[in-house]
Amino acid sequence: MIRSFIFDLDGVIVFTDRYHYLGWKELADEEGWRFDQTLNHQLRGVSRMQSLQIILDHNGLEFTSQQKDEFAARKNRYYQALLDGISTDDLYPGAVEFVGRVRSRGLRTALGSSSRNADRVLKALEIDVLFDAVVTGHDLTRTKPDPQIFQLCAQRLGDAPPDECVVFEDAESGIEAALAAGMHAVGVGDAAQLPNAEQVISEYTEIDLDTLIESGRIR
Ligand code: B16
Ligand code: MG
Repeated sequence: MIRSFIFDLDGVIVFTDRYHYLGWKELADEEGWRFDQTLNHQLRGVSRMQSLQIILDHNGLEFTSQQKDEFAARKNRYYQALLDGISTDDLYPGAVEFVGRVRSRGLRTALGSSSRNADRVLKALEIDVLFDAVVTGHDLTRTKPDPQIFQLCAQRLGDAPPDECVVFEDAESGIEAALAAGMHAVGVGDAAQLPNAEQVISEYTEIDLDTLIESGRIR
């Protein structure tokens, strides 16, 4: 039986993934680095500093840690400026309704995001109240695909056993983290971009909640 539902934030509850892309794109354009949507896909679920490293490696560039801190801080300023304009139009269609259905069944919900801006997004959209536990980038010492993030979610949900947890993720690194934690996983988005996900939805209405609770399968 699934009793705990764990949701990633960017790309699962809200389309802030497009703002992360635009933030990195602005930095890359200023610096003359190659950066496109394909490379951006590898940054999903990955921490800010590790995302920067992926971009630098792709461009064959090396910098001091001080320079890297400056690049990451600049990207974050661009991202936060975009967050100033965030609204409910940015919510993944059907996501809030689905979390509400889960809660109305008396099941527990957690939010597990690698982002250090997650609390700000949750508050801006007034969706922090939807989650019994919240784990963000501030709580983590290891980034996805390490299972730490989801293990911490389960712990904060009262030591939920992993096989009673299902994780919703838009990132390959996040699916890997969920499976490494011994949890069920549901990919959200484009199945072609999530080769390691056994089951993928593009709409929350594709889920048969009773079947998911019983078996960890979406239908
Ligand atoms: P920040 P998630 C992740 O959030 C994003 O997918 C990833 O693109 C981003 O680099 C990471 O958060 C760190 O975000 O720079 O705001 O701390 O998908 O785990 O909700
Ligand atoms: Mg994500």
